[in-house]
Amino acid sequence: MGKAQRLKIGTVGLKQSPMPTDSEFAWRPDLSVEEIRRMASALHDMNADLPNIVVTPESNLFYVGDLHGELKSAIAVRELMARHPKHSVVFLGDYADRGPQQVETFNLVMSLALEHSDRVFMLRGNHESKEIAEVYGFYSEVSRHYSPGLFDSYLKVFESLPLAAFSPSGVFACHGGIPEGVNSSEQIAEIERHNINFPDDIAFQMVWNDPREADFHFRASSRSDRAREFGSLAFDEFTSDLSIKLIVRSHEVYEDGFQEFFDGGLMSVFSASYAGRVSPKVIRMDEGLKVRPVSI
Ligand SMILES: [Mn+2]
Repeated sequence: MGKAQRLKIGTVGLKQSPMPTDSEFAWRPDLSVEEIRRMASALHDMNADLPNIVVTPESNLFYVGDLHGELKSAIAVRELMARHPKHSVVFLGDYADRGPQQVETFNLVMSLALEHSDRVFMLRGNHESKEIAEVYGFYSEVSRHYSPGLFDSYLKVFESLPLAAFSPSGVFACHGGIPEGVNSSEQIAEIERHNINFPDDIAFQMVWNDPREADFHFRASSRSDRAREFGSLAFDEFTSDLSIKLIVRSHEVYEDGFQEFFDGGLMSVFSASYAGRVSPKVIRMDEGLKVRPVSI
């Protein structure tokens, strides 16, 4: 890659981004295959050696739920970041599949993560998996509009993404939720996550499991033989064992864009509109563990 090319990319980004940037990773809706490859490769390298549970700042955070290819929501998050330059952002996964602008959405989140690496955390959702993304739209969109080979670059990003984020104020965030049989953070830290799918059962459950407001530990899930639903007993034990005060997760569609469980001990957030069926939200967390859903 020549220097002139780098400068050119940066200049284009400078004109179109609402946040001043001279980065070679500035987002445009019409990035070339080569530019996307470069971003994906840089993002892989940035994430590959991170622990499975990344540590975020204590407060001043936004948690972003499923985007599912809705560029409008991703742009709204970018605007939120511009308005709140001291806030960090945790993306909870499920960037593409299903929605109308999957490649553009994934690229915008990659660009935010690269340009603001000090305050953007990208986690992995169940759709950041080869076998899922091949079926639910991302592979087709990448192949049709760019090139089938480019999908491999995204797979490298998938496998590099951490599984969870922990804020020292006591907030644990992951895409799905509590995995069965885990009573220490070491069990999560030891998982080998670098795989294009989820062969590890704990990792699989962290991106697939769902909370249910009832008095039980774990039960079968209709989503998959390998997934579980977790109830208040699992919630009480897991949060006590790992010293967690609040769990933030996404993965399920709620009309209001969020839903509380377990007396406010768990918040589910959804950030895509699903063609107007959802009022998309992010969760804002300020000092003193003050959390509230914010419309985007
Ligand atoms: Mn999901």
